[in-house]
Amino acid sequence: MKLAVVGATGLVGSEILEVLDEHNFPYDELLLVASERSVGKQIEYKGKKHTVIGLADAVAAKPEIAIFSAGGSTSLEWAPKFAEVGTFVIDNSSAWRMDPTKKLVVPEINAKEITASDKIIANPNCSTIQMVLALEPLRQRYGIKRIVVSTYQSVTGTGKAAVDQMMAERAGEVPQMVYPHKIDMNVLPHIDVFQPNGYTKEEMKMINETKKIFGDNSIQVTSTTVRIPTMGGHSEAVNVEFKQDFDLAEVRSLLESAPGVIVQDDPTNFIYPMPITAHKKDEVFVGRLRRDESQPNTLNMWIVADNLRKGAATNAVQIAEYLLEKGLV
Ligand code: 2RA
Repeated sequence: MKLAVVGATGLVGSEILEVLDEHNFPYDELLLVASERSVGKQIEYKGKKHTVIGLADAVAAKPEIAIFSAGGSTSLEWAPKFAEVGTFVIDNSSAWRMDPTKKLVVPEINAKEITASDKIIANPNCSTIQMVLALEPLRQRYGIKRIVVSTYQSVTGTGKAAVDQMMAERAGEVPQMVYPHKIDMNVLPHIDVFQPNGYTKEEMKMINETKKIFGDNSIQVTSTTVRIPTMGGHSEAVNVEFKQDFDLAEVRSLLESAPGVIVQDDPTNFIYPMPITAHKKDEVFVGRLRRDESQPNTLNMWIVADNLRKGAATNAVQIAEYLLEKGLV
C-alpha cells in the first residue's frame, strides 16, 4: 500500500504525519508531496529520511490513498489526476465539499456512504466537524430543528503565518500581517472572506456543510465565526433546538457513549472543555450542558476540539482507516 501526503510540509501536513504515526497506520511506502519550492527537501519521519517529491511524480507513483492538505486550487487541479490513476483522494480543502457528486465525510456519522467509486472524498471544515460530531447522537434521538453557533477559533486554523503573526506581536516584534488587524489581545469577528449576504465564507461553510453531512436541508443553522488569540483548538457555543423535548441526564449519557466524544461537564469543580486541554487530542470535548430556559426543547452546549486533529488530520486519517477496514483499498 502506497500512501501519499500532499502538502506534507504545512501545519496540517505535519499533523497528519503525527496522527498516522500515533494510529500506527499501515503502509508499505510513504510519499511526502509538496509544491515545487519544497521539492527535494529532506524530512525526517519515524527515523527515516524522506525526500519531498512533486505532484506529477506522486501521480506517476499511483498511490492507493492520497491525503491532501494543499489548498483549494491544488486540489481542484490535482485531485482528479490522482483519481484517474485509481487513487482515493481525501481532501482537506473546501474545493469539493459542496460538490453534489462528492461525499463530505465525518466517519462516525456517514462513512458508510463511501463506495469504491468515490475517488475524491471531502473532509469537512474544522469548525463544522466538531459541532456535528457532538450533535449527532442528540439528532438521532430528538431530531434537530435549529442550531445557533458562535465560534472562538484558534489561529492555527489560518496556518503557520498566522501563528507567526501572533507570536511576533507577543514578542513585541514587527509582525508580518496575515490578519487585517492585530490578533494578540484582540478578537476578530471575521474568518475568511465576507460574502454578499454579510456572512463570512467560514460561517456559510458551517451552515451548508452541516446540512449536507446530516443529509437534511430542513435543519436551520446560523453562525458567527470569530478568531481569538489561542492555539490549542476551536471552541463553540452551540444553542440547539430539538424537535422533541429532552432529558438532560439522557443527553449526558448519549454524549458519554458517542464515539469520539468526551464529556467534561463538572462546573462546580471548574471542569469544562478548553483549547489548552483539547490540544493534540483526537476527540471532541463537550461541556456546559444546560437547558435554554428561554424557549422549549432547547439546549446550550460548549464544544471544543483541536482543529488540526479531529478538525483536519484525525478525521482524514480515520477516513483512510475506513477505506482499509472496508477493503476498498
Ligand atoms: C479556520 N476553518 O479555522 C478554518 C480552517 N480550515 O480558519
